[in-house]
Amino acid sequence: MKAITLCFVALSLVCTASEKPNVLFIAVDDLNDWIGCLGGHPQTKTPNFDRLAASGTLFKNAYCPAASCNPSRTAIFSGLPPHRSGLYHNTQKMREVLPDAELLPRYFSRNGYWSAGSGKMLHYVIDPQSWDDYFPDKAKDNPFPDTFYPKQRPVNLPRAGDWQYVETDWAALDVTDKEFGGDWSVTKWVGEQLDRKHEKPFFLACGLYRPHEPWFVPKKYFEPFPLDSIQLPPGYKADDLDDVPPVGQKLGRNRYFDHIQKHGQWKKGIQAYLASIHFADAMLGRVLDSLEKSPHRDNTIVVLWSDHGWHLGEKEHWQKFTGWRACARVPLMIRVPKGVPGLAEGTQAGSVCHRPVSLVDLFATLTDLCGLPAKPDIESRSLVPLLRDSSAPWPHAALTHLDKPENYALSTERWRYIHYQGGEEELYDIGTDPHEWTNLATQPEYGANLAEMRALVPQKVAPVHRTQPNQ
Ligand SMILES: [Ca+2]
Ligand SMILES: [Ca+2]
Repeated sequence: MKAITLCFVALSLVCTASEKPNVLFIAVDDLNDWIGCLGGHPQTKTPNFDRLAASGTLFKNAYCPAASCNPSRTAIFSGLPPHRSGLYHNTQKMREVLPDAELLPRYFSRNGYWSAGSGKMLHYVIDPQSWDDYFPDKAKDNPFPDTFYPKQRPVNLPRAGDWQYVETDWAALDVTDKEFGGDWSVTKWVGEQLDRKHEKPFFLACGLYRPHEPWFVPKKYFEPFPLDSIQLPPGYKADDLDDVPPVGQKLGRNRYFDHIQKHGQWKKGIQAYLASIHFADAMLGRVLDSLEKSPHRDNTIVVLWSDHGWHLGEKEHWQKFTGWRACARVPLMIRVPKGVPGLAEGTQAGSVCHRPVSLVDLFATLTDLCGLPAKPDIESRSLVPLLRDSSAPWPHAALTHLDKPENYALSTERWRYIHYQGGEEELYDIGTDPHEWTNLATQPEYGANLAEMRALVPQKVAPVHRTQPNQ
């Protein structure tokens, strides 16, 4: 009897090892470090981000490949960072720059998976050829379900001119989550996919659009943040730009922050961003609850990332597009169940990793975890050694590109280096200065640190890809 039992156990183990794990791939748009587990703002309320982080590995020095949506997401999905693809801008069309690239979901499909998604994963397109299914409508190439918007707009922040993005506005809406739609509908559909049986392993993507602007969410998400209680961003320092070189000052001092202050909207903006994060957190909770109840609970890898961060006044900046940590640093958390091909022991709950990693590494990490062949023509490094041991040696730096090949930020565990066209530089010691208040690049005693950072910059950097001459 004992021999039979042992044989049965051995067979089960073989079965488990040969099964491919599922992947739940969650993207959050424009979320900086204002989640409880990253400590970016003392008032934020994110129990669901925090419970996911606590159940696997939280990366505390994860950086985006680029400081805006399109180049960041293109890099994540293609495994090609901007300095390889030539895609640096939101205005460049991914398929004009990379007509033949096989993106992450299609790569999984070709290797035996069912790939499907909902909400914003790529930059306002689905790219139907990359997915087996998409909600709401793959054929229309529109990743967004119906979402409630106020009839009269703007609600709070007046328009100042054509330079102002039309969605920069905020308000508490008198609607339920269901009436709001948007991310509620996305998470409903994703939950339904988690709830049912599948013939193949799945790569399932959930794209949460909040806290991307406009910061309109149901009013209950504003309630924990009364306006008279709102605290300014901990990273804000009034004279912070004084030691930043001229190109950096120009990049920092954009018109939004000045406009918002003039109209007395700074604290209202902070309140609305906190409310939008709180809403995104609740939507994430719906997906995590669905997975908990799902037959796939114990065989699904969960990855959560945001495409870049966001300034709310730090360095006199509002928005993204900068190399500072407020924008370049992002949430990244990965939970791996036991028994997957690339990490049999799974991740350990409560792991925290301080190594500098880039989101462009997700492609290689996922193929490695799932036992798929490594894609050869990409520039993506598997994070599995860090998922196995969060303090494993990691001699790499993370590169974040801005709008031009010559403008970038480079992050190691302790140092951050920013380079602008024309040769201007910044250097920060985030071990002692996490908000990057003191630029050390001009202080001679840091010359050796500067030289070390310069030596880590890639030798070959692609120019901006142009689809037509002189465009
Ligand atoms: Ca974004
Ligand atoms: Ca400063």
